[in-house]
Amino acid sequence: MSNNPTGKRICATTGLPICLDAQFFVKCNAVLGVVFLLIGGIGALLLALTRWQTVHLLPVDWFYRILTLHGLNMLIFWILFFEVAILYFVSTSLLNVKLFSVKTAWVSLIMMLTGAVMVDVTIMVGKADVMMTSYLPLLAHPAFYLGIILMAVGTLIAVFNYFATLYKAKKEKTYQGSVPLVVFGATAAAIIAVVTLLHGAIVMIPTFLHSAGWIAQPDPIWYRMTWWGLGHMSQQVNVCAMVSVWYFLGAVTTGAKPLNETVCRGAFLLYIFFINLASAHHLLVDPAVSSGWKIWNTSYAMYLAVLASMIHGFTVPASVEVAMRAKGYVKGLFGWLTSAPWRNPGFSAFFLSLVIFGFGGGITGVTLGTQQINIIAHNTLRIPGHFHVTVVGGTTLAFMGLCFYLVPLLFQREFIFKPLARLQPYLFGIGITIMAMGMSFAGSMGVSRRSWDIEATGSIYGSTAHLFLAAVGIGGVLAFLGLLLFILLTVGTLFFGRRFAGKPMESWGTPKQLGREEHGHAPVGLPSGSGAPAMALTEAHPTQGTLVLALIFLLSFAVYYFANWKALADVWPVR
Ligand code: HEM
Ligand SMILES: [Cu+2]
Repeated sequence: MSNNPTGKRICATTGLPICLDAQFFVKCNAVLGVVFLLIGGIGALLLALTRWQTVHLLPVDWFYRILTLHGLNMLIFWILFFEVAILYFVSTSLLNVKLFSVKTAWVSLIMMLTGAVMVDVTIMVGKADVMMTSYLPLLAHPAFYLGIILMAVGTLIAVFNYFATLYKAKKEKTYQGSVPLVVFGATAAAIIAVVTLLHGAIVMIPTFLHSAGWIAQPDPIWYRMTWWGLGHMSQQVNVCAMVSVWYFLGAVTTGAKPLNETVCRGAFLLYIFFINLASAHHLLVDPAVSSGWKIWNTSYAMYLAVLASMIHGFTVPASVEVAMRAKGYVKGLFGWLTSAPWRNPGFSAFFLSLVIFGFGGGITGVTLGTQQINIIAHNTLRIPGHFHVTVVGGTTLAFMGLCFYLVPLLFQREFIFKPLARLQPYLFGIGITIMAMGMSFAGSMGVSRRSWDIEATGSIYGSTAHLFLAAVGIGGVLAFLGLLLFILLTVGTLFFGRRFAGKPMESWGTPKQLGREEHGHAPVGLPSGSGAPAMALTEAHPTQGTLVLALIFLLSFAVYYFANWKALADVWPVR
């Protein structure tokens, strides 16, 4: 089949055209991503069992070594490899075009892999105990920086291949009108990725030259500021990619369609324009930066990027609600939600990701990024408490959800142990939420992040803080088990899944159309315009359930925000 003269095959399940060259690289990049996820995951378990103060597993040098390993393998290697897979997949399949260049894809893959291996080896031999941020004057072996540069440039080359593929599709007129929303979101991610990776190169090249002894030390303040151009903006790449995956999974699991394409596209544009400003929230207590700079960069325009997330946070569940109501699930405010396909891991991973990211990540993020409040949260465990609900409960979980479709469809094998697969998103999502809450509450009591032993000089945190640190340990173990289950299931599927080439894959389960007997003409998954009289009432307010969820969200935000100002006033009495 692979010597098909057109170089494409038609997916028997989705009807999408699959470019065989692209399919090969999607598989390679996704599998490598999962390998690095496993390395990062083993590190995660060791870290969680060390921060659980009663267990306190690792010795001091290994704690910082594994912390460095974990941060880079998770946030950089797993995420970037997987994002490249997504870019190759959406550009070729959704636009029905062949990958622009196989050679370029090889160059990118080899550079990224070499870079990642160099970094991991350098860390494991103890030559790069500098943590993920590698702030100067901390210094690692040159191979560490060179590895990161290779990774960044390799990814840039893949992004170039993506843009060239888009251009090819446009030139060959393989699609009509504007690109689909998922491609639009992926393109927003790719544009931000270019700016992000350039920051990475700008900061890492002089640091590499310095570590090799060829130039003087670059200014540490310059380093911190430029590094966060990489560190923060890459999070926006993740958010764009995650939101695109939400739209994709919403469509395949419930038939959801974007409510208003223009608004959704506008929200992606807001990310592109305003996200760089938010890098400033990492330097809010940095004495080297002026107050004016901090105030300007963490106010006004920064919230336009937050607005973008709020728009997606509303339109994504609302589109599911509209689709479910159109299928006849109209009972009460939340009938559409309770009847959603919760046993379909593509849906549960997507919806849990949405809720964990929105409620957990969004609320804590805006609060921690407030200049005044940051002073009581900076460098405490509240910070990893925040980003484990964004990049782990949000992005990573959404990517896992995508794999429940991507892996069977590309490898043409049925998933193994389906009942376990249905459980996986819950195990991972609940585990990470428990861990992040443990981190946040321990952090609120003053427990610092990146701290091997918080009580080296004797007991200073009461038993409550220890309870929260136990939640970090227990939640961490649960999340690790969820992660391990994900890897065993996907890798097991590659080897042992039942082949179904040429036939459609077995459905994970999608909601059926109700009331077909009464009005059999209602289109499946489409928000019907005229259609059934029984639906007339709800069609006037097809998203009232989501509206209530949004109000609960805003209320939770207000309570959390107020509690934080109160906490600030307590340590810093107002006279
Ligand atoms: C099983 C899942 C995971 C567990 C149990 C876990 C646990 C932890 C723990 C305990 C820490 C140390 C916190 C500290 O002492 O300051 C940490 C740090 C970190 N984690 Fe995770 N994590 C998991 C998954 C992830 C994923 C998927 C990502 C990224 C996509 C990630 C990104 C990070 C980063 C960036 C750091 C900070 C590294 C540094 O301070 O240099 N984690 N994690
Ligand atoms: Cu940030």
